[in-house]
Amino acid sequence: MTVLVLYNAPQSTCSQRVRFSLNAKGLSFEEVRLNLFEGDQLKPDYLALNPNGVVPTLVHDGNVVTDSSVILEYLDEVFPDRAPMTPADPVSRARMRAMMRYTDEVPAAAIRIPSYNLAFLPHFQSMTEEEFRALADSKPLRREFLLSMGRTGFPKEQMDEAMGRLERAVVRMDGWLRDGGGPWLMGESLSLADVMLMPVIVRMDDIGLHRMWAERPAVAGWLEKIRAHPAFRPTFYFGSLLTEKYPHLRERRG
Ligand SMILES: N[C@@H](CCC(=O)N[C@@H](CS)C(=O)NCC(=O)O)C(=O)O
Repeated sequence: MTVLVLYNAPQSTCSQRVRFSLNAKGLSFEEVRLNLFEGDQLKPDYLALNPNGVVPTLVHDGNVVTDSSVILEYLDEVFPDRAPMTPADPVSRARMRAMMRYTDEVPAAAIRIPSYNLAFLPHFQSMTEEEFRALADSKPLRREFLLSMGRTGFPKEQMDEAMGRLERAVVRMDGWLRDGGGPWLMGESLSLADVMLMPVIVRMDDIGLHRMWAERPAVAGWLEKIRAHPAFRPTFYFGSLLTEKYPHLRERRG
C-alpha cells in the first residue's frame, strides 16, 4: 500500500498547491501540520527531510520529495492515471513548465511581501533585535528575506514593487487565458500551471487585491472555476485563508 505523508502548513501557498494535487487525484495522505511561527520547519528532524527549512515536503513510501513545483510533477508522474495534469506532447509540456517557472519567479515571490507586511509581521514585532537576528540566521533559505523585512516591515518601495509585479503577472495570466481560449491556462484541460498559480490568486483575492482583475473577466472566470473544482474545498479547509486567521484583513476586501 502506498503511504503519502505531507509536511505542510495550512496557510502556506506552496503547501496549498500540493494539497490541491493530492485531493484532485483522490489520494489519501497523512497531513502533518507545521507551525511556521513556532519554528517547526527549523527543527533538526524536519531539516533532515528538507534542509531548506520550508514547507512543503512529501514523503512517499519513504522517499522524500521537496519543493512544491517538483512535488506536483512527481505526483503527476507517479499517478498519471488519476486526474493527469501534464499535456502529452513535449511542446505543450514545455509551455506549461515555462508558466510554472514564471509563476514561481514573479507572482509567488512577490506575494510574500504583502503577506508578511499585512499579516505575519506582528509575529516578529515582539522579538528583541537579537532574537530576530538569530531567527533570520537560522533560516537556510529566507535569511536575507527576513532581514530586509526587519521588525518594522518592508518599506513602501518594496511593497510598491511587489504590487507592480503582481499586477504584471495578472496581465500575463490574462494573456495566457486568451491565447489558449480558456477556461484553463493551457486551454481546455486543467494543468499543473493552473495549480501553481492558484494559491497566489486566491491569496491576492483574500487580501483585497482582486481589483487587479476587475476589468479582466477571463481571470475572474478562471478563479470562479478553480474554486468550483472538487479539490478546492478540502484544500482550503478552515484556517487556510489569511482572513480566517487575521480577521482585520477582511476590512481590506471592502
Ligand atoms: N520553492 C519552495 C518554497 C517553499 C516556501 O517558501 N515555503 C514557505 C511557505 S509558502 C515556508 O515554509 N516558509 C517558512 C519560513 O520562511 O521559515 C517550494 O515551492 O516548495
